[in-house]
Amino acid sequence: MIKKIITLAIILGISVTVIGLSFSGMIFEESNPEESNPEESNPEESNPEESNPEESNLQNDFLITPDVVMPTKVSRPGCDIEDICYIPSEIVVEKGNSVTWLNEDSSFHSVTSGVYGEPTGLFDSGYLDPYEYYTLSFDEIGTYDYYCTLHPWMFAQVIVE
Ligand SMILES: [Cu+2]
Repeated sequence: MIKKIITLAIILGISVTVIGLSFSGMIFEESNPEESNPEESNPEESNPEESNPEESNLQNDFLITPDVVMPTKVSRPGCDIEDICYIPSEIVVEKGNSVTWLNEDSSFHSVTSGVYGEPTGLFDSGYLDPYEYYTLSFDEIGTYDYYCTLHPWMFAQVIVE
């Protein structure tokens, strides 16, 4: 009888360990940064004109390497002198690829197509909170000027080849 109980306990122990291992495996896979690769194009945001900024932000809850950052203190003029309001201020991507911005500043900023006072209406992130991401896919070759609606000195370019 005792032997049976011990055998049962061992079997139970093994099953718990196996379940535990597969569970931790699942967690590891979920937090794998490769899975949330911004390079992977999402059909929902294939067109900059149609993409919804709210939706693209929701997809970026996990670790993502941004392509462009808005560094700290760009809410004051001066970053334009060294061209570091958006870093890099000029990014070249292949047609069909996406660009992910990250606001690393403590102020709101935006990624808005066009130049200050003359938005082109192609895309607009709206106000990005500190540490908020914004991702866009570019399907048309061209040079896309963009700027921050809050800070006229903040402007940069996406070049799609
Ligand atoms: Cu700004």
